[in-house]
Amino acid sequence: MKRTLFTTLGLSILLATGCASTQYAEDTSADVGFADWDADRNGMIADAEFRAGFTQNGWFNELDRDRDGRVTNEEFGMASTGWGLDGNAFATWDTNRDGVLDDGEFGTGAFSTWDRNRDSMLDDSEFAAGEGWFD
Ligand SMILES: [Ca+2]
Ligand SMILES: [Ca+2]
Ligand SMILES: [Ca+2]
Repeated sequence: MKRTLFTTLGLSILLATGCASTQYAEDTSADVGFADWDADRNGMIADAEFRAGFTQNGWFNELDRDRDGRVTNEEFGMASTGWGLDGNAFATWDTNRDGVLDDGEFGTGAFSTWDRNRDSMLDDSEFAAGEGWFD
């Protein structure tokens, strides 16, 4: 009886550990799927879905090298080389004009840049193009 209990416990722990490591692998995967972000599965990523995915992927933290919750012009410059942005992107995205980008400002700026056809939605090709920023 006791032995069965321990075996069951051991199996549960194994299963739990297995699940946890699978989850971990998904979270750190470089390949972010369009479908993972498209929460309502309508084939488009809306602004709110974009924000959620963006935060979940830790992309803001990737930019915010000193982890103070703000992305400075310098931090932005280091990250955004190769993104094909014009020189005014930082100033345009800094909507409250305090000289730094917070998570919300960055999300808004990135979303509007990725949304090439300006329909306030990201389709899968817009998403794929934008996602290349974080490869
Ligand atoms: Ca910072
Ligand atoms: Ca700002
Ligand atoms: Ca679009």
